[in-house]
Amino acid sequence: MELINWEERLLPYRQAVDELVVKITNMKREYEALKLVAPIEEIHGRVKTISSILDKAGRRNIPTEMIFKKLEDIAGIRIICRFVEDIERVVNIIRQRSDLDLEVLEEEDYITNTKESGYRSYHMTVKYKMITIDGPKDVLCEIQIRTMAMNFWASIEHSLRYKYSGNLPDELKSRLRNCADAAFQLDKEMATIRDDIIEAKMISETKNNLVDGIVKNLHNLYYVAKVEKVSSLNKKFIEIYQGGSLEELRDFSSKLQTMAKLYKVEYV
Ligand code: 0O2
Repeated sequence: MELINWEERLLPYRQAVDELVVKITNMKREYEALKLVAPIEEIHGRVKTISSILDKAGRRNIPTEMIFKKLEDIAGIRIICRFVEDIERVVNIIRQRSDLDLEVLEEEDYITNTKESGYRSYHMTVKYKMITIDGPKDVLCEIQIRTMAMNFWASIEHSLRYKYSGNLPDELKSRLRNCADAAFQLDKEMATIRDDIIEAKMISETKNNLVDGIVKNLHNLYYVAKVEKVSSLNKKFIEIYQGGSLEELRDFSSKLQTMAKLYKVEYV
């Protein structure tokens, strides 16, 4: 049997994971820059560890020489969403990339078809097309899409599985199943207050952006305007920030912008 050069064999998977994480992160940034509600909350990527590859190959009776052909999740991407309905949006975004930089080979909906363990997630197996120094190369990758609540459950259950080497006691299994259902109930409840949650997020982002702009304009004015004037503006800003409304903060920001424009140090 030929000795596997793991470092070399796993290299394309590392490249695929890095590239996909960057691409999906940029997608999220695009939504944010356009002030649209991104269906993506977090993106994680990993290449399976050698021991996890060997464990899975053993469980599935995959001969060593077939590992890289048969195991579809050596490269794995996890996309975490806020709401269950965002999952479908993400799935459609990935489907739309078909024939561009990837091909969707298989989809498994463990949300509709919840696993016996209670596991919920949407899985897509894709063939990701990359360019390496040896030319084009296709790499299999599993994309898991799930909500924050589903992810919380899965990560706890995963570590318990590990602790019990896959043989969870029946009582624990049944409690975990109840927890999975409770987490899904939480997802459903959150969906009913989705609009409020989105509005709250928008308000907090608007506030952050206003504060960033104000601080930068104050900083720029400090070099060109009278020190006492900038100090009093800074005092006013703190007052409004701590006790005023968002409207007052917006007002203050636009007045400061006008002033910075006059001094030709406007931060946009
Ligand atoms: P890891 O360490 O996360 O990579 P199976 O034959 O049922 O074991 P299969 O056919 O490879 O699994 O595909 P499936 O069912 O789509 O599962 C692939 C991955 O989904 C798993 O990879 C887990 O990441 C996740 N997953 C599936 N079922 C469960 C579950 O019951 N609990 C948790 N926490 N995760 C699950 P690995 O290689 O098993 O694990």
